[in-house]
Amino acid sequence: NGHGSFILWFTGLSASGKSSVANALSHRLFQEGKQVYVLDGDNVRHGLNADLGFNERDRKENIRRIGEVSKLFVDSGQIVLTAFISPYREDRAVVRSLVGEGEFLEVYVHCPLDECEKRDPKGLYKKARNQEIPNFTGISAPYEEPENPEITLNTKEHSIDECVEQIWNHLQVKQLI
Ligand code: GGZ
Repeated sequence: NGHGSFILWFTGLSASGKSSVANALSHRLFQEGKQVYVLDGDNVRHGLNADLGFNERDRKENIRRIGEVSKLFVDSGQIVLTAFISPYREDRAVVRSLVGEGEFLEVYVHCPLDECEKRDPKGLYKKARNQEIPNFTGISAPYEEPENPEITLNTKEHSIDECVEQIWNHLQVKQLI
């Protein structure tokens, strides 16, 4: 498209750092005068997708709707950053197919499960281990790693700022910013 809009689709485990990196990057893009919006659990799962839970079917519908909304944002000329676990390869591929070639960049926010579990900012992993939360990604529900992501971050080894820098460099090389 002619207006420099695209989707940066962050995918990874709970507590891997998706929202942190996406929000930090959005601030930097905004400072550079870009039209940018972050979609994450806070603004989607409480509203548009408040009817959905975490079984396989609901997660697929969650990602399908977020993909369609992201496409609308791209049509409106925005850079959209999405931060959802999006555990199924197939669902991410469907979103990719919604927009033009080169307008979907999959960002794998890699962090080993044991590190995510150590972080456990909301105590959800502990609850999942105690079987207080069913279908918890990485514990009792699957996470399918991306096979060909445009960008792979490692948030165990690198800081949020370093990850932002890595994405920034990629966007510049691809002449997206
Ligand atoms: C995974 C869950 C679950 C289950 C509640 N499994 O770390 P968080 O808290 O803030 O992020 C997780 C968020 C995952 O929602 P998504 O919309 O990103 O998931 S998906 O893309 O798979 O539809 C976690 C919280 O919701 N959470 N229950 N069972 N994460």
